[in-house]
Amino acid sequence: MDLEAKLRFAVQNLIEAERALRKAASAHPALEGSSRAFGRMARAANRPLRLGILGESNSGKSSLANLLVGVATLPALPVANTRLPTLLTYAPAPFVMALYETGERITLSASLAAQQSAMKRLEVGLPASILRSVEILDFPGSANVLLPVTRQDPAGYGIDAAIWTTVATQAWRESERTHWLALPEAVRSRSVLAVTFCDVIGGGESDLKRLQARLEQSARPHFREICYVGAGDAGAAAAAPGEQALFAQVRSLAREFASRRLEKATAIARRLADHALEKLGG
Ligand SMILES: Nc1nc2c(ncn2[C@@H]2O[C@H](COP(=O)(O)OP(=O)(O)O)[C@@H](O)[C@H]2O)c(=O)[nH]1
Ligand SMILES: [Mg+2]
Repeated sequence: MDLEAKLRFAVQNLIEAERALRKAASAHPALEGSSRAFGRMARAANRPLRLGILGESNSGKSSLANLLVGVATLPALPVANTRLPTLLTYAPAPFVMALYETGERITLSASLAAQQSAMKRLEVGLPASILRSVEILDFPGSANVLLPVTRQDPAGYGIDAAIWTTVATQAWRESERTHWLALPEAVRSRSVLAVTFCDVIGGGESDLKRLQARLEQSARPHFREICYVGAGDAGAAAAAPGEQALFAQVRSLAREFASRRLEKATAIARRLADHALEKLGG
């Protein structure tokens, strides 16, 4: 069985345990708490990796999100240039939703409502298979908007891993390093630096080599990998190897995440089962 299948099996077992305990709780009310705990566990184990795409304004974040999802979604949306983070999530049929600060969710039509200020983020559901294992959170462009996220509320968007986009022609500036280091270590340790706009590097091979040598020194220590991409229309073919490397990194992040969840779910399920049995015994 592959990892995904094992995880689905574990989630199914947790859901069945929740049901069985809920049924048993009518005779043994002490089991209600255990039943709820299994339900919470199933939902946590079932969660996809949440990958944040961060970086300065116009550094190619939304383009990269589109590349990963495989459909030209974000620029085409009425909400493309909002200052709101946008969560790309799996759905069998496409939808766009607004999540408000109050926790309220509203489905949006093509004509976007005017109350953007109270919105916390947008959620876009798409039938793209990568989104089953990875949710993508595309952050708004400006560094000013990024600041509150990193400084006040790093966990506010629940990112598990990140891609930082940096523009090839001026890659990894001091301001980027400062923003990056303000993020939690748990996120930074699961992160990739995507060098975008590689298709517009002027001097060809030698300039790219010089850039790679410089980034190897200055940025490499902060990331698990550096991938060179050109998400622009012109560079699609030229940058293909870098894109493959980026996809491989995202897949490996998702696999590691799934494997951690499986371990956690198994360990906690055992403890919950013991606990439930104790309740019955005592
Ligand atoms: N040539 C080229 N253009 C790009 C690349 N990535 C993004 N762009 C363009 O740069 C502009 C800003 O990109 P966008 O993805 O919206 O940046 P964001 O503000 O970080 O989300 C858009 O017009 C994109 O088409 C790239 O790798 N190469
Ligand atoms: Mg954007």
